[in-house]
Amino acid sequence: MNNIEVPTQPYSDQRPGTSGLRKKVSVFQQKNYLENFVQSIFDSLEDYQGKTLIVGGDGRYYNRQAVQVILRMAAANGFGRVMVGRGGLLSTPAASCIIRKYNAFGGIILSASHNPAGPQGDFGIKYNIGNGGPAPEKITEAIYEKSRQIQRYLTVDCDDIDLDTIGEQQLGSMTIDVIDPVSDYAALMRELFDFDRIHALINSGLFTMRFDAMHAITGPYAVEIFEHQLGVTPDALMNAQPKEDFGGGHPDPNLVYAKELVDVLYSANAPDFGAASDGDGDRNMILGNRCFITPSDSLAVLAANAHLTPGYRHGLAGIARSMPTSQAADRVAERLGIELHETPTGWKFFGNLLDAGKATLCGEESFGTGSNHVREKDGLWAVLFWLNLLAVRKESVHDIISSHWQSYGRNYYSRHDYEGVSADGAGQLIEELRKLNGSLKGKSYGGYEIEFSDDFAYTDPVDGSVSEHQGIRIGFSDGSRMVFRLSGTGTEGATLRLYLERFEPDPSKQSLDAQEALSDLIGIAEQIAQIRHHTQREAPTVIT
Ligand code: VG1
Ligand code: CO
Repeated sequence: MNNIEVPTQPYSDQRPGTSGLRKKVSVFQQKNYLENFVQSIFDSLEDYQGKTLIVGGDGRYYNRQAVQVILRMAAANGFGRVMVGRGGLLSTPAASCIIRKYNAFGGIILSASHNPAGPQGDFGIKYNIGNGGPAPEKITEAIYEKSRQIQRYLTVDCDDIDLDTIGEQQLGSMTIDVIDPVSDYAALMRELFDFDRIHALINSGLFTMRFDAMHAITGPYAVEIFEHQLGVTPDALMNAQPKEDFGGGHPDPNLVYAKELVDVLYSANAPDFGAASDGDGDRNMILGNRCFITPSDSLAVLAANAHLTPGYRHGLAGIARSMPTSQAADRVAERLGIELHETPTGWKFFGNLLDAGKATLCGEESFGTGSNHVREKDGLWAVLFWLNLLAVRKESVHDIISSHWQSYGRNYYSRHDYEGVSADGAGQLIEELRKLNGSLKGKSYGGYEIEFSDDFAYTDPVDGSVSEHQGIRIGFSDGSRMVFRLSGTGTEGATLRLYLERFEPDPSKQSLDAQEALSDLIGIAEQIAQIRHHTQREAPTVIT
């Protein structure tokens, strides 16, 4: 086996987005495209010689080929050890867990999350640092800079590596350790949640549930944790067999793309609890019998009830949420007397807060919830958290959310996505809003008066780094808000996201449909931003 240096030329489009580099599979299949990016990651790091790298992905098409490439390059670049999930698999939260548990230098995760997979679908790659979390912008920008100058990459010539047998093998001076992708993660979940109590609930004969793995990475995790450890019957697990193309689906756990599960939970004889996770296992959707919990509300409920679980029984240091996430969690933080942090979209902004002990729970409106147990959002963690609450409180999901609203008020919330619209039109919409920003304050629309509008900027309270242009916020005097931003994870055209929120303290007015409750704001958003004109669309693609 020889080390080889392969000459290459830069690609100009390797700037990581909200969560790593995501492109069509066909883009990644271009000559040296993946190699260039992997070498750029290594070239932007220091002092990793002889150290451990974690590698795994969500199992989508091209995962296996990519793992082979990365293992060879890791050996040639001088890593001492790579721990890789069997079959090249690791969910995003499991990768984060393993980086932390084994004090690895960092990790490479292969995923385009909830984006569709297969030869015509998407692929993605991201680098996580030693705390287990996504690389902060300083590092992703350094990777991008390296990718623009790259002239060579390092690899070794060898046969394909066996990824399917647990155990160690040598690749030159580097050890490859093929590990069980599930066991470390499952052990961590057992520490945090009361498995005995959840087991008792599930086997009480009084409780039924469904979990939809959407043919993505959480299948094997769900089988081990729900079926083997908690006694859920196999028929309660839907689409638990991972597939390279996710069964042709769109593994995004929301009301539109997880329709199969939603239909079950809204049928006659619906189960008591339903949940789904996304392509790489970091998102979650929570449903009750004929009841949907918005991710923003889920964060608030978990925070308000965290003391009921073993892992969080001593309380929370603070809560962090992304800016467009509803302010429901803020009310809980206020009552608990703990810190509340508002960050830009993307989990990488939570890392410093978690490391510094300024936050224990974090959440994003995009079906992401997590805590300081790892440094990624964590789908199955959220499902287990809810199961633990249900087992302790012995109330229905519906009753838990209703009593939460009665106590704290309800933040009606919705996100409207305009997917795959023209990048020029969407860019123009944001540009025009930026120009309007200064002049909106004090203007009235119907009964709503604008109190502030800005282009959200964030200064990290730990390292002082500044991130600008993170979304246009328009706030009204009654506390309502709307936010406009462009997606940083899409691979085609642009995706415009409109986030809407209105607070309702009166318990007799808390059971409206969210779209109905937000209809005035939806109209005002159209008036201010001319969405139809700029997107050339009559309606959003996805409403959650
Ligand atoms: C979206 C979500 C964001 C999330 C990101 C990665 O980003 O809005 O909250 O952190 O996806 O999630 P954007 O830039 O498209 O709005 V995942 O599960 O795709 O890693
Ligand atoms: Co994801």
